Amino acid sequence: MKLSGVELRLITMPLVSPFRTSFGVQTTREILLLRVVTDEAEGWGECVAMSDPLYSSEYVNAAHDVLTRFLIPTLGQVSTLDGNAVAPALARFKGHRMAKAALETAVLDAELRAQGRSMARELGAVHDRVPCGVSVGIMDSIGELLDAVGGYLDAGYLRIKLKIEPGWDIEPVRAVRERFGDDVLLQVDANTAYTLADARHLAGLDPFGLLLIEQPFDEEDVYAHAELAQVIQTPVCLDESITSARAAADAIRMGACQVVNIKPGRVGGYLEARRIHDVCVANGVPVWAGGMLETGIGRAANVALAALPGFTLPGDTSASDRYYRTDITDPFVLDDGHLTVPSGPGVGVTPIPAELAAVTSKVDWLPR
Ligand code: NPG
Repeated sequence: MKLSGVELRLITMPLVSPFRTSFGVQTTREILLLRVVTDEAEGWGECVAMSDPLYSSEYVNAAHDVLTRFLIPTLGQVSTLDGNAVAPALARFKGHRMAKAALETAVLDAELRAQGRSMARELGAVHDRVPCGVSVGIMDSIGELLDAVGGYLDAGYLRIKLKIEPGWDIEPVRAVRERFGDDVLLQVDANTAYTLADARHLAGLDPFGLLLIEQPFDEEDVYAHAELAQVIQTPVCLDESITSARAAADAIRMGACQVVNIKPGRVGGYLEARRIHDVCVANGVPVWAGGMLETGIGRAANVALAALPGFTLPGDTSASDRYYRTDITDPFVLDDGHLTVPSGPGVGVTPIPAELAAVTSKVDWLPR
């Protein structure tokens, strides 16, 4: 393919309810969407960077800047463009994995659409639907939390993830277990809110039979997770620390994770995400698909990834209505706790022009 240009579009989507994590409260999601135009087809990519650098060092305006000044102009110099060519072409630019991931995904989508092949098939999916979990934010009270969890279980979600932080950990887990029983698949996510000094406190989660505890410590504190794994029974899962297949291999060898959350944006794209999957499968480490409040565009690709054989735990791949009253694509709808893997060309979904226009705040066109 030959690149004609890239459209960068900023959209703002109100969330159906505030989402509180240990790093902040979100009521709206600001998202950078890319539309790559080539001589053969167009492709879409969703950048998962947040408005503020609180989950990682990346943020929306930084992604827009690095794409405009460095990444897209460099891609314009690639003579034969396809999904596999993107990461090597951009490798000399450090970091900015979420921005790179969005660009690679959009190019890959264009390539696959041109060839009439689906993302699921390209990545090696083996299922046509995937089991879904839901991530439940920190609430003002236990009563509010139990109402939220009850609603999600009624909707059919097959796994509950509770966001935790110091002061909101053992009690909410205990309350959910007491109300909904031991059969509910339950896990917790700390988003780096603890230190190794909290190890004994976190061992207080052991009696509740959790699937895993996700990223209790700082992303650079990988070895501390190995030490924690020696003192708690709950399996340790890494999210923020896993930025590449190499990081995953190192963390596994160190004993720092028994489970891995794979987020394509965090690792530079779906091709690296697949390599992480392969490393984990080779080491007998189960993986699951993370989520970052994506619209239907990002969700479609995440659901395709979640259909690979090593994704043996339900992911944060919830239905559109868990996040947004109106999605920018046809909504993903839960069916018996599952989402259907899109099978059309590329990511298999396309934004609905009127819905997209309604949430757009800014559009830039960068010709090659
Ligand atoms: O279902 O998309 C979802 C949200 C899942 O909890 C979730 N994501 O730390 O994993 C996380 C968290 C997150 C959301 C992180 C937005 C960063 C941004």
